[in-house]
Amino acid sequence: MHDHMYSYKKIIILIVFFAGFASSSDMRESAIEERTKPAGSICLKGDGCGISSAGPGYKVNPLATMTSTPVEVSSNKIALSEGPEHEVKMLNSGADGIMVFEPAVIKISKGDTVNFVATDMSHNSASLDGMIPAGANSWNGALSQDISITFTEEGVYVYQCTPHAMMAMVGVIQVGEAVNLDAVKAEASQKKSIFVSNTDRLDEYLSRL
Ligand SMILES: [Cu+2]
Repeated sequence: MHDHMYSYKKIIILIVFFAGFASSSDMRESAIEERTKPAGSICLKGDGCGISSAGPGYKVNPLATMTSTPVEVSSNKIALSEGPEHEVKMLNSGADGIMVFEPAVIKISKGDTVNFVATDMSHNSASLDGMIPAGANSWNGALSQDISITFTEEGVYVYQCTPHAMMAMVGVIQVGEAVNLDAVKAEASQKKSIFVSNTDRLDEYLSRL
């Protein structure tokens, strides 16, 4: 009877001990995780990446899958957008994937204006050197700010969002005839080397012209 009581108490003590040990070790692990986690992260091609639309910056979500946007084999060329004013949204997520301009490819007439709208924060619109027609003015919008550009020179213009250039957050505007398309395509093959995700996006955009 005495031995029985003793074992019973011993088991209770052991249970209490291990329960305490387990919870303190969990707490220790989460404290270490908190201290050692990086302040930000870069999502590389092939990693599972997800974007939080809740606010600025982005988070890696291992459950989300992100691969390069598939190249659409389509003969559908972009149609002329009617009217003198056009809107391009700067988005964390859109029909073409994450970190996108929408519409990313637009065809307008000489003298038209494009209003870049900061729908989501932490994006900008900046023209790319060597990827606009000769004699055209470059532009460089501020982060999270709307910017309006009037296009007075014919040709193809490629622009980017500076903080998301590596994620191929780029857009294409054709004004009138695509007089410099070959030069832009040649530059695009160089520009691609900086993309770590959505590596075929720019080629796909240019194929719509
Ligand atoms: Cu951006």
